[in-house]
Amino acid sequence: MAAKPKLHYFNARGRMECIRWLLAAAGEEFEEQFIESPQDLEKLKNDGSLLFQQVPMVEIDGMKLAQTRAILNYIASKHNLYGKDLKERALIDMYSEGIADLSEMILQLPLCPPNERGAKLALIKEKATGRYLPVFEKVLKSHGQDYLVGNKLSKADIHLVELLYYLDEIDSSLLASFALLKALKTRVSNLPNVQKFLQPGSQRKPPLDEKTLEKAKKIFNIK
Ligand SMILES: N[C@@H](CCC(=O)N[C@@H](CS)C(=O)NCC(=O)O)C(=O)O
Repeated sequence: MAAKPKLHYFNARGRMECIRWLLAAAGEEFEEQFIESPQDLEKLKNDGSLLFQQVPMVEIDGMKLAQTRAILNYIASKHNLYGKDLKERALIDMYSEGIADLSEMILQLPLCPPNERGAKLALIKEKATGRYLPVFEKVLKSHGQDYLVGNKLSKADIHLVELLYYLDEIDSSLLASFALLKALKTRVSNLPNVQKFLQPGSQRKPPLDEKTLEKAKKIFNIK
């Protein structure tokens, strides 16, 4: 039996959480090797495991993959979550990049100085409801299908639903006027693999707390 993928990252969401989501939704079990200290990260860097001296790094199918999007694209291709042709793939890429742009703003929020956090949060909400969510609601409305692309689950649906959970944590009213997105969230959440991942005790990570943030800053030398 092939070894399970091994995920190398800090024990928090960060840039690895979308990879955890995608593997879980694809039904591919994985192991995690948590980086607990700056020394752990140094060791990975020194033994040549990190292409650009950065994590996420995923050991999978005999490779050591770096770069979040490359890792996601490999997993999606492997599990047939990346469209049936070039045009579907282009749509999936466009949607995934839009989702990544808003997700990046959410990811960076805890690193924001406290006096700027309110404004950053307001901007995230404004971009969510004014720019990104209307696009995806419109896509679903335009074809009336269950999933964003090709009437079939793709990585774009999984990334979007992960994002919808984060937006819900920020402000549960943000999704109020997006009926089709709420339905997509429910539909994807009810897929058996995703349902399992959403259960307590899964490898899904909670929101970042202050203590974990401080630990992450030390490991990744963030000032
Ligand atoms: N473009 C890269 C960025 C990776 C990245 O910034 N990783 C951070 C942790 S989230 C890191 O390893 N920082 C340590 C360093 O750059 O030395 C990706 O998406 O994988």
